[in-house]
Amino acid sequence: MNSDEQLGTLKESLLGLDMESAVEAARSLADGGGQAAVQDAVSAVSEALGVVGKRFQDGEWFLTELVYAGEIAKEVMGLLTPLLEAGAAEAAGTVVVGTVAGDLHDLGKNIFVSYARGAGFKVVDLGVDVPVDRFVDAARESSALALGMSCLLTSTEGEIGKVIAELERQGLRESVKVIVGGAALTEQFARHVGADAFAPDAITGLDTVKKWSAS
Ligand code: B1M
Repeated sequence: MNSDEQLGTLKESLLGLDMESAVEAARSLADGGGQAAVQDAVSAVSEALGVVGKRFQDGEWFLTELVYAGEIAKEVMGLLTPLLEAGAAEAAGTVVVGTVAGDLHDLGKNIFVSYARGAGFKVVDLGVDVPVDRFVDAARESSALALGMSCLLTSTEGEIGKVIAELERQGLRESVKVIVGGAALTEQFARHVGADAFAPDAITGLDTVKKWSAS
């Protein structure tokens, strides 16, 4: 099977809720190619998850399917994303990252974390469901260059403004750039709450923090 066929199998397996076949396709892609193949596989999983979201939204799939598709994606991403980090030295600065309070989605955040580590950033990954104070404490304690928040639920996007307000209250806002990403957000929303940047995808996010690190 060539790599295009393997990418097709990976997507189809995820959408067919076939864990074993998805993991096998991801392993073959990871074994057979370099960074580009891994990036393609990560994009394929992201695309498939877009379809999963649509099926759930349209009532074609229920929570059980959403949860299982999420589990398959987590397993597959667990194989792929560490390969994006290979061999980097932590010299480009520190970035604190987490998913906002009330939100448990972490696949997109983890892709950004792996890309950032792969580019030489030290990443303090706070995980999911991160309260305001943990973001702010971690940014202060690590003298972070940037603080990144991921948010996929419209019900939790208000958390972002709270974190920015707390950074301001503690006199940290001037020294920490804020970047946000995730399906619930838009450029306009990011600007409205006072973030410095919106990342529609992990590569754009990485390019932004690289620019900040260089200036
Ligand atoms: Co949920 N979910 N989910 N879910 N889920 C969405 C987000 C939803 C849009 C589906 C839908 O209805 N169409 C919907 C939200 C609706 C809304 O608020 N507008 C939704 C819902 C409703 C829910 C529940 C409430 C369902 C329920 O219980 N009734 C529940 C909430 C739980 C909670 O968080 N408290 C829930 C649960 C779950 C699972 C646990 C089952 C699972 C998550 C598994 C996990 O993350 N470990 C899950 C999944 C898989 C999805 C969808 C299908 C896929 C999300 C994903 O991982 N996409 C999603 C549908 C969708 O997004 N279209 C959906 C792939 C990922 C790579 O994309 O995270 O956007 P994304 O990341 C991108 C960019 O956004 C960017 O880079 C990444 C790629 O380059 N990016 C950053 C993201 N964060 C970044 C941070 C950065 C930089 C870039 O810097 C810091």
